[in-house]
Amino acid sequence: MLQVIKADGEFDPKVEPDLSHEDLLKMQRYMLTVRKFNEKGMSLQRQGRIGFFMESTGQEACQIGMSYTLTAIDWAFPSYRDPGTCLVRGVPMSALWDQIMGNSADESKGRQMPVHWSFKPWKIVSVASPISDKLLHAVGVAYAAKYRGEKSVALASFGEGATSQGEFHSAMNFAGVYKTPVVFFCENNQYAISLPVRRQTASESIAIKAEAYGFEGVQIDGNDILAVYKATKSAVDTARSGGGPTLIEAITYRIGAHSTSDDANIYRSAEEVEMWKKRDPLVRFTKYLINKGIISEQENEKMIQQIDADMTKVIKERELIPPPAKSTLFTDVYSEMPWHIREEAEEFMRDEGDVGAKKGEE
Ligand SMILES: Cc1ncc(C[n+]2csc(CCOP(=O)(O)OP(=O)(O)O)c2C)c(N)n1
Repeated sequence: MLQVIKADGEFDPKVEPDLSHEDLLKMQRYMLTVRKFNEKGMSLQRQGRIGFFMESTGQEACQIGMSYTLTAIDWAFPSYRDPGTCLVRGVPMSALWDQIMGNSADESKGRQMPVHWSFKPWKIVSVASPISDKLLHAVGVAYAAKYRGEKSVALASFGEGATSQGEFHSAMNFAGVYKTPVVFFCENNQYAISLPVRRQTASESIAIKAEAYGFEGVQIDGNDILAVYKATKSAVDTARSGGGPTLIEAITYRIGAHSTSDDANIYRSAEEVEMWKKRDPLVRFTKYLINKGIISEQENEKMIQQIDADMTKVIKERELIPPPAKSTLFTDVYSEMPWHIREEAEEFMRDEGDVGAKKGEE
């Protein structure tokens, strides 16, 4: 298993990737931002200010490390647990909250489930709710890039639960046969809702599954951002240069529950969670940066406070944005609205208006 930074922040200079101090600090800022984003998301949902949330605490190194390897021409197919991928691609923080709130500023006009990212300007293809469907979409986009002679790469991230779906196998097979420029990044966070990985597969690892499809599979420490970056960079370079796909299995842990509708205490022990908290990717990377003299504890603390203040301000601003107009329910499907939809829309708007008026009268 590839590892660059050990749990205590010590590292092996022989395997360190070539990243400037500026890049390392940026990565840290992204990691801290995602941690804060998760704290706020959970808190807002519990206060009833958003309807639903899925946190990705503990998986920050995966999100940031893998996306940091992409360029503007590449395509990202993130999981709902990858808000960090959106940020690294350049999506503003305000757009993430617009998506979660489903307000009228949201790119998807509130039509997607919260945390199901879809940001066309940043080449982030919509999260498909049926897990693993997007692996086929990623392979298709990668195939198209190859067919057109473009140099772009598609990076798809997913949980280990997705590897039990037929789509995973179809995608891997097609990618292997046609050597499509795609990177499959599996965030093995040990659980698919309540199902532990030992009941997900009888294979000795997820990575080994690549062998059957004729390409390389690598296992890495998913709580070590530099290992994630290094392995993904190598896979992206291979894909871009015509070498075909790679499957990366990043070993990590979902510190929180599956979603705000789940209680993880029912199916896993507090001891297990505590053990994984000791392997916190953020603590590890912070120790590394301090060991290298790139940041001090005080500077790190200041960065956290700044991120917190900025995010609080953004959330308050975005909460003032109204929901999309009801009439938008009928738009963006047909270029010319058929008569029966127009009739339905008119009737709906008339009834909605009546409901509003009755409510007002009461
Ligand atoms: C095809 C399909 N089956 C079931 C579900 C319900 N479901 C949503 S998330 C999830 C677990 C996914 O686990 P994993 O792929 O390991 O990702 P993780 O949530 O751990 O990041 C399930 C079963 C779904 N969305 N799609």
